[in-house]
Amino acid sequence: MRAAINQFHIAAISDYFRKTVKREKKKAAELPLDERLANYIIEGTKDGLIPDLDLKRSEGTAPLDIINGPLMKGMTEVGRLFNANELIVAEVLQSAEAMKAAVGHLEQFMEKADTAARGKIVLATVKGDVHDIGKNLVEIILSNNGYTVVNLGIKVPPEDLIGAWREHKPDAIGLSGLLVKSAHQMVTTASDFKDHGVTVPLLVGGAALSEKFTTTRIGPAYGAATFYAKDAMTGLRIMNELMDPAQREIVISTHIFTTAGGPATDAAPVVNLSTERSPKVRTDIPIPSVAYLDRRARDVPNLSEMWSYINPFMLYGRHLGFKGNFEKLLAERDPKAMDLFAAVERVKEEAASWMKARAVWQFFEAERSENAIHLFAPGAAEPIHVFKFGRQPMAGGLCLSDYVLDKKDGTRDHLGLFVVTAGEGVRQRSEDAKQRGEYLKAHAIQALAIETAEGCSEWLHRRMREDWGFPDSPTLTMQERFTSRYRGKRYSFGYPACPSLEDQQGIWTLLRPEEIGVQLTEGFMMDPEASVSALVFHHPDCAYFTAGEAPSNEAPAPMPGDVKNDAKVEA
Ligand code: B12
Repeated sequence: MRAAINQFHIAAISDYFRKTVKREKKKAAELPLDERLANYIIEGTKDGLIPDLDLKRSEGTAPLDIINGPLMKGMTEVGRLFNANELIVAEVLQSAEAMKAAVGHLEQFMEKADTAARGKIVLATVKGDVHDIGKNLVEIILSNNGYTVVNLGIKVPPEDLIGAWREHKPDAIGLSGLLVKSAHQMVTTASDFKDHGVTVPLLVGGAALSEKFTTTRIGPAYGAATFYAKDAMTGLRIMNELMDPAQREIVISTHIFTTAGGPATDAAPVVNLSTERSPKVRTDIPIPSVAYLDRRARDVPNLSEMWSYINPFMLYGRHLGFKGNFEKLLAERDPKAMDLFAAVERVKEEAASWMKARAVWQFFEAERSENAIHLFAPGAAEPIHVFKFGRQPMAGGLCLSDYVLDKKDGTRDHLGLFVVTAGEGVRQRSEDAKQRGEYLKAHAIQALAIETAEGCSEWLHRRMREDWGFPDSPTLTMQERFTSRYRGKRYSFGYPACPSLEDQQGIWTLLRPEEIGVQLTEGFMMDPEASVSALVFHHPDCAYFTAGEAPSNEAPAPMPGDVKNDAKVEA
């Protein structure tokens, strides 16, 4: 298991690194000029770039030929190194920064009609979805590899995409979406495209999407070439193949999918009709009392405390691409880990003045009723809300309602609910940085906000355990906290134990998270993006599991196997 890292450890390392100067990137002065130019891009450094660009121009090379020649050669090498796991996301973004600076400098010497564009793509996050970070990475990678990107933003309905297709005449359309709901929205969007005569290649990507869903659902709905891109670099490879006359035809013809996998309703939904409490859950434990039952909504004052609850694996690994054990390598002063840590610290220093973590939470009196949980105003007989859940499809399978105890001697059990956000102002600040060509910063701002929201969930959940009367052991490490080694668990709608995103509406009715600036979109996603909602249970037997469909759910649940579904722990 990874070495534990706690807030004091992080603070100590931060203090040390704040004083550290950025590692000098390798400057290959001895290389021939063309290789040197490519090297600026590969190394992601601008030191000496402008004088060398001017030197190249003074040799009589046209600016466009410099871009399409040595600079693009550098970007191609960056792609190769990334695919070979030799460069990480953060470094690719620094390379894009160098490319942007080079092109920005050369533009003043170019004719208006000159265009370095290799092709054009219209990019958008689908209707109902606020996912920005993944789409923006795609924009940065494509635009700095010579493509014109028309980024339509988030929550984009099909009609706006069709309008943009008419106006911009792109070579391809790219759709992004975070959740399973967005994958289904892509099917609708693709079908609308077909009805309106759109036939340009369609690229789709997003965390919950899979190749299978793309080829069996989105592709057949579109009827024209459809490509699944697992990441931004794959998107670049696909665009390169599409714009290469030698490959275009074959690539297109092999990505037209006509055989539909069948509509969602064809597959028999996995329903466990049992309403029996699973024998895996004890009922003989006392009901812990809660300290208060009123609704709490507030700004969380101490951002640096929130940041100490960020899982380094998520921020540095998943979002910034660091390979290996970040904490261990940082402690060993690995140069890449040190560079990345210092870059994030710089973003944090700035963000400390504007980023806001906000939370709204409440404990409710709760009773189990078969596969449902009834929530009550204090002492009331009639529930103010009922959440219905699915049961794990197996004998003795689990259902979330199993973790709420029956009423005992007039004492009711409790359930906690919360919504947290760190998203205010993030989209704009990230966009501003992107416009300035500060790509690593633009991405790091969004990644930090997202993980601050997740860190804030971890922090608030810890606090709610305290308020519930069972604080964590003082010896519990952050690493143990990240793997839920405490009493009880939190579950979020959209995750496998409670997949129905529509139930977010119940949280909105009860908690009114609008007060902390979080709106629910028509796709039941939270705007701003960096937001998390959860149900908090105290039961010591809580486990993560994949529930079957709730029999009473009207909305179609995600299809098993069609989308990626990686529950943290299977019970
Ligand atoms: C980090 C994370 C979060 C973060 C940030 C989310 C985000 N915006 O990325 C936070 C903590 C905010 C979060 C919140 C939620 N999450 Co979440 N989250 C994740 C997690 C662990 C990783 C996502 C990620 O890597 N994001 C980073 C970006 C950069 O990656 P990306 O979007 O995939 O984009 C890349 C590629 O997909 C591709 N790409 C994307 N679009 C496009 C488009 C084109 C054209 C191309 C070429 C490529 C491309 O390129 C991008 C860059 O390489 C996934 C699980 C997983 N393993 O994927 C769950 C996951 C996406 N989350 C999930 C859920 C349920 C939620 C919540 C609804 C939970 C809740 N109730 O609070 C909320 C929703 C937030 C909202 N605003 O409504 C579920 C979704 C399942 C479902 N039912 O739909 C997942 C799949 C987890 C799971 N196993 O169930 N989440």
